[in-house]
Amino acid sequence: MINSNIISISPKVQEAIEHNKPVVALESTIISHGMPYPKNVETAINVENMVEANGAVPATIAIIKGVPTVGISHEQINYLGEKGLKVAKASRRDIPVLMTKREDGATTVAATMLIANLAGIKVFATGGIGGVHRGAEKTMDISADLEELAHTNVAVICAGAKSILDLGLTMEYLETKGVPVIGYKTDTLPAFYTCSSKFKVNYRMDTPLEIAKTILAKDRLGISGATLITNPIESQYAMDESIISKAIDDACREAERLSISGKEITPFLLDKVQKLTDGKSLESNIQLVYNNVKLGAQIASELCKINMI
Ligand code: PSU
Ligand code: MN
Repeated sequence: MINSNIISISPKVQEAIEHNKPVVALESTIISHGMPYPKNVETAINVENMVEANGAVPATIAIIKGVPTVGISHEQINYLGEKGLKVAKASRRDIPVLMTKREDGATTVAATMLIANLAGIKVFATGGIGGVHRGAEKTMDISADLEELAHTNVAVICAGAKSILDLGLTMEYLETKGVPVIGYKTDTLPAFYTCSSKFKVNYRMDTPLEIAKTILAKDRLGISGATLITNPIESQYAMDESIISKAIDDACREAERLSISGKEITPFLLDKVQKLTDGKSLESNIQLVYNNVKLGAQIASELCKINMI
């Protein structure tokens, strides 16, 4: 199925996929563009260890010298983290170009889903997805992540969406595209730094098994597109609503003042929010990623168990 000259899969991940062992895909934009060095590297390695501790094989995905690589090494994680913004942020459109130019790319949710799917990985955990940006009615800034969620059959676990996005429009977009949004132990869409928002998820589920069954039902019907699982940050790590909203509002205003647009805007806003909150938002961000990969490993494990029946 996979042309090994085109994508590279580490032996450990390959072995797990072939033997129906749980695998959790992980993205690399969060490493190069989502967090500062060296916290980014430390977090990415901890994330891999947590996936393992929860019984699954981690597969961090990136483009290394033009090769889409599934299961990069710790050295490669360090390299992508240290190079930071100098590494290209790679979404769906960028993959063929980076391959041709033999360049590195830190894969977004969209690109990570696409490559995970090529490798046969069903579950992917991250922090936050891209979505419909505030003011998108003027800017048309809608993340390619949403189209990938519409088309590519990989379950994505995230902590909801942060309010640098328009949460309501993001939910509407997902509804149009037929992407089910599941709340893990919650009825409302988590807002990344905070546990809840005023928006309802489509369905609440309280166990990884129920989520795995839903993913499998979708698979069996051949329905394309993702299942989106939103997992609220643990309350002890959540941020004060008023502090984070102010930081996000200020960051959005600053981006507008500087006319930042395109793929730069999400990393710009993340960095600004981290600075405006004296690093508190970074700590929350790290903790919610840990929480998500744990759930990802549990869902992947349940999926493998049902697959054996
Ligand atoms: N949200 C975060 N952290 C991130 C991102 C989003 O809290 O690191 C990254 C993800 O890789 C996501 C990408 O896929 O930003 C979306 O970028 P854009 O809005 O340009 O599509
Ligand atoms: Mn965009």
